[in-house]
Amino acid sequence: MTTTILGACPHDCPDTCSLLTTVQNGVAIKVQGNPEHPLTDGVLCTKVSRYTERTYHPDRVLHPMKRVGPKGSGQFKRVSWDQALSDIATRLTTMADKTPERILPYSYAGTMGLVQGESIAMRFFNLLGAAQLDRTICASAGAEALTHTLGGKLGMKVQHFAQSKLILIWGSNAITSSIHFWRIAQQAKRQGAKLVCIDPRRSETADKCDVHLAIKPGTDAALAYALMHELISHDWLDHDYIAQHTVGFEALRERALQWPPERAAEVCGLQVEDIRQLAHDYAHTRPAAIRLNYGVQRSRGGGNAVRAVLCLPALTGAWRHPAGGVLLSASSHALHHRDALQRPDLLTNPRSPLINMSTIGDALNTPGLIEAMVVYNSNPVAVAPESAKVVKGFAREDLFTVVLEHFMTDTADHADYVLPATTQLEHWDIHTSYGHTDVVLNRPAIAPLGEAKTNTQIFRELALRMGLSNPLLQEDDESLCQLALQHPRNLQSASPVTWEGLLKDGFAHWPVADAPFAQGGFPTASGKCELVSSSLLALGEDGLPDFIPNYEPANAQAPYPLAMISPPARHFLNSSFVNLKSLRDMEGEPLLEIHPEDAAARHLQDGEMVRVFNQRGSYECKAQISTRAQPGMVVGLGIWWRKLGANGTNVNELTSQQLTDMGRAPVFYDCAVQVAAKR
Ligand SMILES: Nc1nc2c(c(=O)[nH]1)N[C@H]1C(S)=C(S)[C@@H](COP(=O)(O)OP(=O)(O)OC[C@H]3O[C@@H](n4cnc5c(=O)[nH]c(N)nc54)[C@H](O)[C@@H]3O)O[C@H]1N2
Ligand SMILES: Nc1nc2c(c(=O)[nH]1)N[C@H]1C(S)=C(S)[C@@H](COP(=O)(O)OP(=O)(O)OC[C@H]3O[C@@H](n4cnc5c(=O)[nH]c(N)nc54)[C@H](O)[C@@H]3O)O[C@H]1N2
Ligand code: SF4
Ligand SMILES: [Mo]
Repeated sequence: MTTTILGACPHDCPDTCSLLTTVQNGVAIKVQGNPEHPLTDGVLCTKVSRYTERTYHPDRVLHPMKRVGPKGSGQFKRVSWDQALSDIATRLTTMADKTPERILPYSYAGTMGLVQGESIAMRFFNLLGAAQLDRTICASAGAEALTHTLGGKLGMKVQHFAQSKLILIWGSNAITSSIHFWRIAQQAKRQGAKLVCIDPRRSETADKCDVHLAIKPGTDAALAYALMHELISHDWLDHDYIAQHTVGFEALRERALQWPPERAAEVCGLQVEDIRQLAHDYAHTRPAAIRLNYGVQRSRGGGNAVRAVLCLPALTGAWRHPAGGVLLSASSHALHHRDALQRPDLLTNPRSPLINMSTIGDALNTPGLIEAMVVYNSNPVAVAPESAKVVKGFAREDLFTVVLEHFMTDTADHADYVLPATTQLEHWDIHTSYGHTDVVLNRPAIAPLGEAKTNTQIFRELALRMGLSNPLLQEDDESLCQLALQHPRNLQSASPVTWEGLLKDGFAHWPVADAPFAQGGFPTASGKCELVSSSLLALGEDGLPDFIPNYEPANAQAPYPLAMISPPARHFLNSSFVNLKSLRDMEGEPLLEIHPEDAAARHLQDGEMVRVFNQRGSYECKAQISTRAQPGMVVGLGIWWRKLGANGTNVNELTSQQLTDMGRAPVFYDCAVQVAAKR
């Protein structure tokens, strides 16, 4: 018998596709894009088209596993669920009796599902009184910048970019990281739009745009200010919009006038004429849109850079048109009931510390802070910065570690127990998106493989074994999916998203205005776009955006002279899919792109093994001599599994635990290195 089941892509990707899975006699044989969902439009990226390969992969962890060798060795033996759960329950109960705050959940967006992410898990750890995780590893600098300026993670609706006449793709390799946005941008281009890519790397996206501005890493605020300088000094302003819907223009004006294009050109490594031209185009093209993305906020001044860019559409009134404005994240448009799912009110332990996931290396090496970790939906040993410290922490003999996983990742290798988790084809979930404003339902297409259980079921069973009798820990997944829709604003809207509608169609649109800020209405304290942010002033900080130079800028005189960035590889999703041979073959092997000038200075041959190093560590891979990198900058596309690396490391061996100006986020793209041949 053949059926098709509607699902949702679980991955950390702004596109949040609606999936159609074909199931034959209980086996999923094909995963395709849902042609009825306008934004998916029947198309998936190469990675998720291979989702059955991932689900039925021979390396899937299908039984509970207990470690029998040293931590990190990957030596495990199969045990029963009964044995695993009772041992874990005993260990965690003993700790929870005295110091529950030394138990740390570590999770991120392996699945973006609201149910298999933080529903039962969050309730469980809150009731236990565990440490809280500050989930900063990806987007928090930009998120705080958005909130301080616009009042939330809000912006243009992605579909309206199709009508834009100028699109700035700023800090994003859209062909890699949001292929559906790229399709929309292509549509705009066919209708005459000009596409400008602002990226230190000549990415695949840069190749296909009309203009590429190869900015130096971490200098975006300077460019944004130079654009404002031009808008202001030529009076290319929407005075009415500024007067009615912004606060702080006079102060911003004064600072912007300190940034003539000549000054920014020097800082950003750009041509004065190119900056002038961009300012002219931005001022004279209607509608003008900015697809801002996370590449701009992974360096020291990332939050300020995002704030500076967010000022632009307020000065020109670009928000007046649905196809004008900015989109960085649309998360706050979603109306799911997060608190009902996660129940923050259940956390009553006053000693629970907030532990930043981005500095987990330091946290694990702080005596007495963390005694146990439960990791799900994340692979910190591969993805967190300064891995040497992360690995040292995970290798601690006195640390008790449980990892819920699909595969034996670098992190799972360090676990005391690995518990087999279901994949998206095997469980219920509900998804909102940070790149669009739809909600997508995921129905299970097949029964769990082997002895895999859902994350929620694992926490339900663990709770019972630990004597946590609160019925909130036993709520089932379908009920949780329905609960997610019970947000008062969803229920009160004229066309609320309903469970019945989702069951029938697989997706629904949240009620979001087409041009959300056309008449202002920003959900900030002032109700305006805060060029000078009252919330930042209240924190005692500079209320205006500023250019904050990188911690580790390229500097030919320094011992580590090259600036390294490590953006995502097209055929992986963070560290997911690296173990799928077909996709790994497309990426080849770990490479470091280096400009011909920098390669020549080091007598490097294309394809030879190099050592990339700094004060934090050393990473070995092959050099790829390429003008995708600019002089003074190298690129290591991520995020390979450490154990597949030539010397058992990946790029994060080199990245630092320094944090961004806002959001306590990592500075993955603010990292100085040296490169030498390994002969
Ligand atoms: N195929 C694939 N898709 C993904 C992911 C993946 O790993 N693989 N990851 C997903 C996740 S978790 C996220 S957060 C999103 C990220 O989505 P995006 O933020 O769109 O990420 P990228 O596409 O890598 O784009 C970042 C770009 O920023 C550039 N960049 C680096 N430093 C700077 C800088 O200082 N200034 C400017 N202007 N640009 C800079 C990089 O060269 C890179 O081309 O993508 C998601 N989609
Ligand atoms: N150098 C460098 N480092 C980076 C970045 C970079 O650009 N450069 N990007 C950063 C960013 S933006 C992010 S978001 C982080 C991402 O870091 P993570 O969120 O850790 O993402 P992944 O590496 O994809 O690991 C997710 C893991 O969750 C597992 N998983 C998936 N679904 C489920 C499930 O349903 N249940 C369970 N139990 N497990 C599941 C997958 O098998 C996978 O191993 O990495 C960051 N690290
Ligand atoms: S990873 Fe992104 S583009 Fe690929 S299927 Fe998932 S949501 Fe769609
Ligand atoms: Mo991310």
